[in-house]
Amino acid sequence: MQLPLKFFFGSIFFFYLSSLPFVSLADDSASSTSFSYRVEPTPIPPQQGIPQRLSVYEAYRGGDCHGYRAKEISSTEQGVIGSLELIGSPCYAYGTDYKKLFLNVTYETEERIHVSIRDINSTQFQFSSRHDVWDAPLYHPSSVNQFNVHYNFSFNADPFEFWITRKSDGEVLFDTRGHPLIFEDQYIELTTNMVEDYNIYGLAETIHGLRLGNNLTRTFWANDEASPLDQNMYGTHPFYLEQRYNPVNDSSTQQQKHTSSSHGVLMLTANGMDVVLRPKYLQYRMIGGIIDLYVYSGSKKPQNTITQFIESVGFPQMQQYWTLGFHMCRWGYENIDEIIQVRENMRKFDIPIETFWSDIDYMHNMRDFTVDPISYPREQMIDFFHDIELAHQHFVPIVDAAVYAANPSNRSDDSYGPYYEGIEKDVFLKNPDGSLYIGEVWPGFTVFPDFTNPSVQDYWKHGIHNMSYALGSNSSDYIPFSGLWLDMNEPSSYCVGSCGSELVNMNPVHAPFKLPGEPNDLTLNYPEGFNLTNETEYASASSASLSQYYATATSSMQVVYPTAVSEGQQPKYDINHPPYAINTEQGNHDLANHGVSPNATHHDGTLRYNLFNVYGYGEIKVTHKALTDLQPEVRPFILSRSTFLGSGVYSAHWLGDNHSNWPNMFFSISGMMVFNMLGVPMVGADVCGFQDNSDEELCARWMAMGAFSPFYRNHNQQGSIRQEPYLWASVAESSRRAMNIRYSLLPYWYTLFRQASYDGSTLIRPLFFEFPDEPSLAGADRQFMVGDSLLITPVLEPNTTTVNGVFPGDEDTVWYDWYNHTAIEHKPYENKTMDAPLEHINVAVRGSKIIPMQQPAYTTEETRENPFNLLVALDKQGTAYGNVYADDGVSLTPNATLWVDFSAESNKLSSASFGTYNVHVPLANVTILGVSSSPKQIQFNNNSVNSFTYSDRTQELVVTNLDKFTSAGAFASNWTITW
Ligand code: MIG
Repeated sequence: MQLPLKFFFGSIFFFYLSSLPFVSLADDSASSTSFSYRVEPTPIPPQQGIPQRLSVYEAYRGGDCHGYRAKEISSTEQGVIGSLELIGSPCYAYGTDYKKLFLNVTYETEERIHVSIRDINSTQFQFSSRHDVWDAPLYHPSSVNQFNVHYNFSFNADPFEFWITRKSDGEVLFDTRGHPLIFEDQYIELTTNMVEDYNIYGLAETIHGLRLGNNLTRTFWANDEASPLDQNMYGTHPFYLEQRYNPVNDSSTQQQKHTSSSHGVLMLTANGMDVVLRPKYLQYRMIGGIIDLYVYSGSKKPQNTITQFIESVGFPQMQQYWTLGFHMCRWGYENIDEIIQVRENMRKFDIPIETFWSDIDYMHNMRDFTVDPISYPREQMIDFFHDIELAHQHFVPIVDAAVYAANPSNRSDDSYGPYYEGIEKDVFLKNPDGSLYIGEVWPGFTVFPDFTNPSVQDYWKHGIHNMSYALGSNSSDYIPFSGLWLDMNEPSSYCVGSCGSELVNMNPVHAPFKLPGEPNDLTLNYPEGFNLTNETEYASASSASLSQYYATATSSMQVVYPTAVSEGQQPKYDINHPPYAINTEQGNHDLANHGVSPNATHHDGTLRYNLFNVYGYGEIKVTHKALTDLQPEVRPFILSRSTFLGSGVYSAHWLGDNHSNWPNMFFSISGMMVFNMLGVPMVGADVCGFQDNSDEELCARWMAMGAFSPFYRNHNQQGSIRQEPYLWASVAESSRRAMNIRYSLLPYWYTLFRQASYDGSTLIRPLFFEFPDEPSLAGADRQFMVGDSLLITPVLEPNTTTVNGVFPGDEDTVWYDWYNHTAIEHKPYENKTMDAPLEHINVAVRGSKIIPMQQPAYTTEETRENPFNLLVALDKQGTAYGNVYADDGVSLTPNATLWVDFSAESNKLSSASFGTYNVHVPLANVTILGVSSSPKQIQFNNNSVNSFTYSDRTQELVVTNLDKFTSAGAFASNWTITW
């Protein structure tokens, strides 16, 4: 069962007397400097920042604002331009009002309108002009005109107010009437009226149920924090989808029916912002920039609105096939032996594992682009890579955004190339006075690459390239890792503002708080219900109390406040403490707290204030290019914690530091749904939970649900008990069962990814996407769909063996149980109770769908070598449709692809192949659900087939041994099967 607990605080506190050669390997010139193997960091005290009074709860600082009046407006077929003039005297709500604004409304596509409002002299920062930082498709509109667009732009001139309607049904999509526009240097306010009880989704990243409700303040400020409910987190995506329902009178039935429509709204900015959701309105409160508002007129189907949005920020990249396998990670694998052991145990317990991840444990003193020579020794790593390559398994290491700032007074730091090369190329963020911006992260005081600096590309690529050397190959064109994990890229930093350049002489220093697993650090909680189910385990876990170490930091060091901006350079506004204090989550709401502060300066003088939320995105893009430079043929795999609009073009995302508890498992469903709506479909939570201790029941349930996430990774925190799936019998069993389903569905998953990459289709889909006319589904987030065919009803609470769920659709909709293949008895929208033993997850297949499958094996590669199967789930009319996409699973631009359409009707299933990629494995079995009577005979093309079984009870027909007809490849030619 549970392995012995070890509260080990890794590496950096162990002071080895032996001197070892420095193995940064981060520079081609090997250094002969020797120094103590692991260094003991100096503790420094924590900082809190200057307390800010949250503006969202207080009255405006100035007088009444009356908005603007429109002047010299002219309309063309492509849009509206004009100027706006401040009414009355400045109101100084939270800054200084601009007297004159420029309005530019552009009809960009049939469904997308762009409303831009800026100050007339363009003194405000314009994110939308920084194509060097963010160059999304929406900057390259097609040509449309007022007659063929699907929306109308209307306005009143005095005061200036505008509203946007959908032409087809007159729905008002955005409407500023009654709310004065405020446009100041450090405060911009734009408000839209909302319908009663509105349904909106998005405004990520935050932890909330799927539907946001109408009493919430969403703050946009990239932030490193573990699962803060309703507060700002790692990524910012200021987009929302709105779904509306209108009753229709249907005299034929007693039931109240509805029609629905959806649209979307994007406020494009990288500045800090509160979005205030209230019962009658939604209000943007931005602390800089200009207004770049995009309204997507949407359609009846929410998915179509999402497609319009994702098309404008960029369709997500196609993933490599192997990324769909199971990933195992832990912060706290002390050495490579532990990972090797995990590998052996997974095999022993017959639980698939595709990818081994290394957290900062593998690094030498937690410094980027180095490998610890003792715990992760080169020779052993080379063997490990060799073994996993032969077994078709993979390895992904972490890279942190912050780079260790070498201590100039310590000669052994001289060879830390990633720092000195960056200094030489001058690629790090600065203070406003031109000195280096110093932060503090794991390795000690650090610097931060400026990912907008043109020189950073070579620098970063060099680091990645040298790491690939370090990890075991001498060949420059071989990268032995299969992807990169980008962490701490909000970026996180533990000083308030720059720590101060002179302090690097103290390096390395310890983070100003106890790390997980350090004695007396945390009370490691167990999930709710733990006492009831795991008493013995609990007893042993709590007695293995935290040992040794950690003298509380008692340094006399001064707390360092943000670097002052020197005279002359000082912008006219207050950068780190703007007059409008957004509701950022970190202590005291100081914008410089726990991150790289707003006054940090990019290479061209742009303040981080204006590019704040796009740092992680910049790192993603630069990493993506580095990887494609190093391996031009291969789709890069990047997993990033911080994301911005359009990140899915380059990267996957995990939902960050959740806790091992049931609410966090539940919230991961809406997290995945929302990131799918944002064009980041490769997403998943840390399965079994990251912080605190997991337990058998939670982990068994989560391993099962995780098998239905696009990105499926178990990960936990150093100091917490281990949670590899073989550690508890029930977790092992639930994992095996769920992974068996996942791997058999790999062709389905891969097809969904292909669809996502060309039209933004969601993989993890809210029920209302498929059943948009049913208002009761507007907030449904305890169940989810995978694509349009599978409905998952996970257990989300402890101590139960049943689960409730609905089966959406009308009286004609059939749902089949995945396991027993029978039609599930249900009434539409009845809350049905189902059995859910610990190792079981409820999965239903939607009648009318055909699902491509393969016989599952231990790895995705081995699964690709197994025969195909089809699951045909007929609807009440006896019809079903589906498709499958295939290619080599790796190439950025595959030289051959294959699409196969399947359709079943009138007792006949046919395939139609398009494309030249050859799936060389045969089709073995076809299972048809909902066949009402025993077939007299079965034919494959013109051959009669004798190998089949039919069950009256389940109405299931299973046709086997088809491989003899399809030995040239399952879809090498079109075929028909009749029954
Ligand atoms: O704040 O690298 O979200 O997945 O294990 C801790 C250690 C830094 C945060 C990541 C987490 C990772 C951890 N990192």
